[in-house]
Amino acid sequence: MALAFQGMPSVFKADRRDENKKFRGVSMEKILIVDDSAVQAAQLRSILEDEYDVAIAQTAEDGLRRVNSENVSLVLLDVVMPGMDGFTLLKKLQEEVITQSIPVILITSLSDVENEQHGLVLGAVDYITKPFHSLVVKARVNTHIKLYNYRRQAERQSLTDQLTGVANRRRYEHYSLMKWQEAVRLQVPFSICMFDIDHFKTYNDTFGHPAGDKVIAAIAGTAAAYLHRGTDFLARYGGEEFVALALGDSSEKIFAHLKKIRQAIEDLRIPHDPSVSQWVTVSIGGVTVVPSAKSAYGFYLQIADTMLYDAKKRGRNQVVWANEHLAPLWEK
Ligand code: GH3
Ligand code: MG
Ligand code: MG
Repeated sequence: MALAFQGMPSVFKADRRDENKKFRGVSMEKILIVDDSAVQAAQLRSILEDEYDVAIAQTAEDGLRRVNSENVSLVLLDVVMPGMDGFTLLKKLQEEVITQSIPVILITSLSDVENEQHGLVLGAVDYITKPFHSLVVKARVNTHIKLYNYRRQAERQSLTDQLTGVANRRRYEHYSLMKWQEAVRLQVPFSICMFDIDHFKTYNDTFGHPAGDKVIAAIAGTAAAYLHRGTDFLARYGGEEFVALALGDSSEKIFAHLKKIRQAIEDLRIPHDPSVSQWVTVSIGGVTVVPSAKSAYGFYLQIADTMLYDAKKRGRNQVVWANEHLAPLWEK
């Protein structure tokens, strides 16, 4: 097999390599080489292209643009370049939340200690001086990609609720304020929605806590399937309560959508203790507002909670909503 491959004309070899890449492309991490020397960039590419999707930027300006717009897992950065130099680009990457966690390895002929120290202080994870050995470059790149992935995974886990896989309270606290500010800036409707499972204490008492956990996960899954747009957000608020946020929809539209979600949860037909209800259901309360700079998020969260309380008082398994004028919309 290897012999046959070696005997192929080189044009086929290249095709074969591309095919391999396409095949593995889904899981290949992207490395961006930022280097004004085409020769050195090509040399680095040849060291790494078997294992990584390698892209090249010939200026720091282009590198900055690409790091911001492409899904880059590591940057190999030349220090001395005309125009913006590597140190300046590194500083810019470190200043932005989106790019500051991407590992940057400096590659340079500036081998004196001051430069190395300067690069590391600026936030580079490693420093490779020329002339470099290909195996060393590969080993260091592999290590930093591995560390980056561990860190990303840990970050993701710290923001996810383990039982349901949706965002946790911590993620919600950060996300809600960020999106609220966005709605203030763009002057678009912002909806806050609270879900609470009905008579869940009885469910646990009847079927046991592990069965209750499964119900919480099933309800989260159903709600998440309906809240899938980029402008939707769902988090476990705590216990058997969830909070959802949606940006851009009018109160009528989001109210109609939540009625569908409430129905879909009822349609799961999870048997409940018949003394309280046939199936497991949820009550939903919420509010839609176009927030001004003076509006406080906490005030509207409190209104959503009051609407949820109303839904419970009115008999549960229903949606109660406050529209843009704080007038209530009732289900049923
Ligand atoms: P209501 O219709 O008024 O909401 O009644 P409820 O029984 O659901 O309300 P209550 O707040 O009294 O009870 C909530 C229950 O949710 C009590 C608690 O045991 C259960 N619960 C909270 N977190 C979890 C969890 O993680 N797993 C399980 N299985 N149960 C939970
Ligand atoms: Mg509750
Ligand atoms: Mg409840």
